[in-house]
Amino acid sequence: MTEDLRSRALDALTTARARTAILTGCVDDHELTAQHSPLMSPLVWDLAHIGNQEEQWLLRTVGGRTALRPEIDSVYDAFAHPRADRPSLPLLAPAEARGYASDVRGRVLDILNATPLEGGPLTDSAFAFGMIAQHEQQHDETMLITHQLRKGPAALTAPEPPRAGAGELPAEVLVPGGPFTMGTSAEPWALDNERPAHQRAVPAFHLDTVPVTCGAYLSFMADGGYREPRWWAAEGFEQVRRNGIDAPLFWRRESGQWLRRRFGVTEPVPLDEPVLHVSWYEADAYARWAGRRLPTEAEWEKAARHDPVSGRSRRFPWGDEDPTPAHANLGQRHLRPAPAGAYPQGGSPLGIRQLIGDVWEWTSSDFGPYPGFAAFPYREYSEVFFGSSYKVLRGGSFGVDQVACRGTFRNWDLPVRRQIFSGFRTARDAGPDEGIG
Ligand code: AVJ
Ligand code: FE
Repeated sequence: MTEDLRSRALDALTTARARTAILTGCVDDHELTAQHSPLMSPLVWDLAHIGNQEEQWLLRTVGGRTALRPEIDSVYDAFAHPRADRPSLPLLAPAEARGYASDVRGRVLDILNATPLEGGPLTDSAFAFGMIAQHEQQHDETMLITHQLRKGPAALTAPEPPRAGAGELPAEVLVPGGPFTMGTSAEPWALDNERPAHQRAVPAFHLDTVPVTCGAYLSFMADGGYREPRWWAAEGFEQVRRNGIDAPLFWRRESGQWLRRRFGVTEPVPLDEPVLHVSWYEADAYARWAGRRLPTEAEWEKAARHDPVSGRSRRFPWGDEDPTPAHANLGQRHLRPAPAGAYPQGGSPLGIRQLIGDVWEWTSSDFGPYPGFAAFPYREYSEVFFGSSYKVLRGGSFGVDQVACRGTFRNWDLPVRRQIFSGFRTARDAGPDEGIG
């Protein structure tokens, strides 16, 4: 088991670095150091930050080695500098940043081979190595967002996602009521906020079988949804009004047709694809317009993990096996969500599809600790974000690798954010005589 985790760690680190190389290798040095949006860091900041986190956790803390470049720690401390200010920092130049990250990696691979994988929470099950692979992949998704915000011709290309399975499905299914196990104490690389496993009561509810599509969202727009305050949380309506928002980010209307810009290409909005680049406020307003609501985080996780036959919570909607390309649209293999209903093999026992991959799904829940939460290994990963400011997103997008995506994985962001790969599905309460479990 531990040797298997050692090779999984090597694999995960190598996969992440290959992705980082693509995202930072397909544009020139000028574009690597440019600020493509005040919402994002220059790509070269992410690159050296990835190396610096790896140096701090794997080289210094796990490996006990002396610091390689302690003088740059503060430049790459995400809490010390807001993203908008990062272009004016004394950043490593692209070649230097690449050299630094690969120098750290070379030393880390020696440490991985020499570290016993038991003896402390950081090294048990190669946790710190898995954490750093997830960290790099999370920044790879962040860099993909920067690519999406970047103006100019396409720098990235990818094949189209599969369409098989897309089409007619029941609109919603009933998820029976009853307790289920939320979170995990068993998943070796689960992050602190996913722990520990605990029982959660979830009354019966109905959940959409697929994420809300662009076509459905267009009906909300055509019905004047953006102009009707009664569908909106007050701060959401204010954001829309102040910024003149009348469609998802990256959409524009031209001679009566809705177009969107996607990684440097402008194309008609695809009606059968899950809607992308909507804020929590937009998702919440759509749901209210539709006579529905966003699912809670617990409802989402129960739908994704609860096996009605065994009563057990599983790692993924389809079971405990790791995702394959037949299960879910993950890992930047495709640069868009698959049409609604795709990935039939990735469906849940109740027939709910695309819970994993495609689009991050907004939930109605604030980001908070589970009962028994303990910050690990640093408060700044999760704990400092707990409270009522951040909303939870679940399920992962086409932009995130499977190492950072599972049935228990929790993402969070501010409810105004829409540059992320965010979509949603809707829910409604079950009637008093439905789905007593
Ligand atoms: C979990 C995606 C919200 O990107 O801010 C990266 C992940 N934490 N570096 C983020 C993270 C530290 C985090 N999210
Ligand atoms: Fe980071």
